[in-house]
Amino acid sequence: MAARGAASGDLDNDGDTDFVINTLNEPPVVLLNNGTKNHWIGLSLRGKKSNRLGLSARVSVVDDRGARTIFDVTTSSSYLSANDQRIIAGLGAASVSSVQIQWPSGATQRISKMPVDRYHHIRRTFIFCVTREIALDGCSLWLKMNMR
Ligand SMILES: [Ca+2]
Repeated sequence: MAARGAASGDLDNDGDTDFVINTLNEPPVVLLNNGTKNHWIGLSLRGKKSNRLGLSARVSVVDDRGARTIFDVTTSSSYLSANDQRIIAGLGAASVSSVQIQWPSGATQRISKMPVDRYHHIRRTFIFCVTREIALDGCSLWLKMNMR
């Protein structure tokens, strides 16, 4: 088998990364990840002023043990392929303490105590989510109301 290009993404939305490999003169190969029982959090960004997919945003996930993982939102992949732009952060047995997003526009948004084992759609729409401590609770409240 000769292959040219591969892409990753959560094809079945179960919180683990799956892969598709493009082959020459053959059907694509799909590798579904059976995953683990560990916790995870998925983030799908929606920009407004920056860009619709939040591409180039930097996401920092801090778990309840203080471990920080940083992700850059991108779809860059291999030849003629594009990855899922969603972020999946593996947490093990931990939960999420906070998520901080640095949008391509330079604005920063911080969200605390997000539920795990699900995807969250985060929109960069409200000016009160930008960096000011007094606005952070308002941002979290808005997300709780709009995630359902
Ligand atoms: Ca999956």
